[in-house]
Amino acid sequence: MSLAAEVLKGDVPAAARLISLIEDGAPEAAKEMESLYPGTGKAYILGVTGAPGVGKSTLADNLIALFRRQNLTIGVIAIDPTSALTGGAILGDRVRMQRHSVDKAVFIRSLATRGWAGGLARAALGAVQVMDAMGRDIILVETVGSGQVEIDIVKAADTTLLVLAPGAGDEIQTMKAGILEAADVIAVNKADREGADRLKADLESMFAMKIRRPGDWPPPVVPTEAVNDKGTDALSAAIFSHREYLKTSGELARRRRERVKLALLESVEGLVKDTVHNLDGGGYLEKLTDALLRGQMSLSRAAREITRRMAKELEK
Ligand SMILES: Nc1nc2c(ncn2[C@@H]2O[C@H](COP(=O)(O)OP(=O)(O)OP(=O)(O)O)[C@@H](O)[C@H]2O)c(=O)[nH]1
Ligand SMILES: [Mg+2]
Repeated sequence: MSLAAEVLKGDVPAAARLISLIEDGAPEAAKEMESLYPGTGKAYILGVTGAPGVGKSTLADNLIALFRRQNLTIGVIAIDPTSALTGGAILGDRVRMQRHSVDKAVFIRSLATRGWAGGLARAALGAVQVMDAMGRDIILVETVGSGQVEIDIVKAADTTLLVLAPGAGDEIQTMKAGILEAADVIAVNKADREGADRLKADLESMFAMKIRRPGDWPPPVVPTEAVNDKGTDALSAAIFSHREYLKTSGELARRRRERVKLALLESVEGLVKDTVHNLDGGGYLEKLTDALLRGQMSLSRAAREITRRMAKELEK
């Protein structure tokens, strides 16, 4: 049986193997993904983002426990764009969700940077598709909120949960505008700490000031104390009410369309880069780089040349 067929039956080892193939950029992954594709589009994708150490994993762990009590099956993708440097972070994520590791209905997978950064977003989107095709009801994607990878992941989620904490260096004024805009639900975690009330009030007045169109979704701000599992019910209620809003407003269809488009563009980018890297076993890229260094060719001419050669290669 093909890997894809096993994944569609919900097989965990097959899914893990396919995700590894995607991570490695293995050519056979593309074929498997094609067979998987019709089985995707059913899962509810929840992005969890925020600055390092605000409590994303602890909150996710609480939410998973709550979802499990509702008999929902879960996929978790923990993305760490920096772990190539700080190998410990991944282990930390694992440990914090350890209590679910014996539960077969919770499939946890960490992804780290390997090679160029674009590869990570591609692997993450691929992993989401694999877990979706496995039949997982909810897929949680945890990312550290800084940089392009996160923005791409946020675009891929149905609901984006932004986690903030008082004094974590992520006060509203210093926050990346894109991330705050993309938030559908905000958790003000570490509510046991000083400054949480203030942060919540600041966020609410900021959202109140924004001129919104009728029918817009003002992101609810929910205080949580993840270490003590406080506020989890309210947070989950806010998440599910956003899910309802998505369905009734037509926004869900719009987001899914965007996601398909993003996946297509990711795939084009990957195909182009892989093909270019493989022309003459990498020799063609080196040859043009040399020509550029010697000033024998302009960048745009080299780009056109490489694209023409690539088109010929793809015709084959
Ligand atoms: N005081 C307090 N500490 C918390 C709370 N929630 C989480 N923490 C602590 O904050 C630290 C970081 O929590 P994590 O859940 O690992 O945070 P994270 O955002 O997943 O961290 P990274 O994945 O490394 O970015 C841990 O030591 C937690 O115990 C909270 O509500 N109150
Ligand atoms: Mg974490």
